Amino acid sequence: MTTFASIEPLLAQQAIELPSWAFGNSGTRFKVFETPGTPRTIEEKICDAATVNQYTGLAPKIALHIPWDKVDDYGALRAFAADQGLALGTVNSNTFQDDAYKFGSLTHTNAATRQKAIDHHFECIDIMHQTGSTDLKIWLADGTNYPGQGDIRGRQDRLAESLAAIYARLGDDHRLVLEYKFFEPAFYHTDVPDWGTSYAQVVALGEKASVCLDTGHHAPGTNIEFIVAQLLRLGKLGSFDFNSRFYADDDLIVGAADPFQLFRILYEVIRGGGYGPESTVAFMLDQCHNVEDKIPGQIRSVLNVQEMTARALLVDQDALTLAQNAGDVLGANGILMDAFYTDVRPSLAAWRESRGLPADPMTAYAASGYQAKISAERVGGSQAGWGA
Ligand code: AOS
Ligand code: ZN
Ligand code: ZN
Repeated sequence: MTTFASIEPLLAQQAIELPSWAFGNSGTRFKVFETPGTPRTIEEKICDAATVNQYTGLAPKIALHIPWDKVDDYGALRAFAADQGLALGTVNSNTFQDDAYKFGSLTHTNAATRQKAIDHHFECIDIMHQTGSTDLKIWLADGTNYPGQGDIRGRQDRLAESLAAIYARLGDDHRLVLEYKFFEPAFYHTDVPDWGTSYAQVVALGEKASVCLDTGHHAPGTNIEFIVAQLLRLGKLGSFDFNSRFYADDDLIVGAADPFQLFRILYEVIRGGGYGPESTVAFMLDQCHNVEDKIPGQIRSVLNVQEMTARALLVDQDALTLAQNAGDVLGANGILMDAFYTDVRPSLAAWRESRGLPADPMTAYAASGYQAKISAERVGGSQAGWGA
């Protein structure tokens, strides 16, 4: 029997990195809606992320996106974030907005275009030295729309070469995480479509490279927790981009579409040693809040991750192993489901209060007046960067 009291020390170690772009306006190809109070600068995004952390105690880092969060002085930005109680986290590169990359970036047939994309990653690494960030996250829009349009094999070889050049530039304490996505914006083939391709590429690079798993980047029906288990087993699960999806890469609030899937993923994370002081797996959100307010959207997200983490920690592992080894199919399934169906919300509320946090962060934030204050103060907030 695993009790809530027994999992409290582990819960205290939870840290979820917030994406700077979650605080900017975003939308679909049809419309970007303006949200009052949207940050105009990266400093304002940091203040909003710090607010999420203040109400939840769960979000001590903010991930940056280059060039969307470009500034002149990253040392000053780091100090500014520290003053707000935050560290600067993962640096996300961007090779999907320039005309030069219409037919690819790190995979492009033209050496000069590939070098332009490699140089952008060198710039990101320089920034990491100044921000104190350890992770460089690469997601590529590279791919083709029509069979025959590109040489799939040649693109894979060029990708390997480009990644090797970037990898060689990493600092001693830096890591490279390579994200996969099965489609979009390319619709026929994508150059890093699945965990196997990402794995093959990062294994060739070396120890400092691993896979980033974005939960929204799989075909419907994919058993994501199996991928989690396998990557942890292989020592190559570097980070998560958490979000949820109903159809494609929806970037909705994590745990909103399928809380049971989130529970199953987190169970395998814990089972595989991906959670806790010894783990190097980074928990990040990759979300956009198109129609809801962004700060409560992020508060709800980190609370969802915390809630499912608590439930996954509550799985009675010893009893489960016994049932599995005894071939007790329904008994084993019942043990897992017991933990999933445990309502941890009252325990988490009490636990929060005992740590000086609001029992209900959503209500506390709504009552704080922060949203009205930023709506009045900030005029002309910016788009997250998509389509900008
Ligand atoms: C794109 O679909 C990916 O999920 C990226 O991780 C991310 O949303 C983008 O690179 C913003 O940094
Ligand atoms: Zn992502
Ligand atoms: Zn995505």
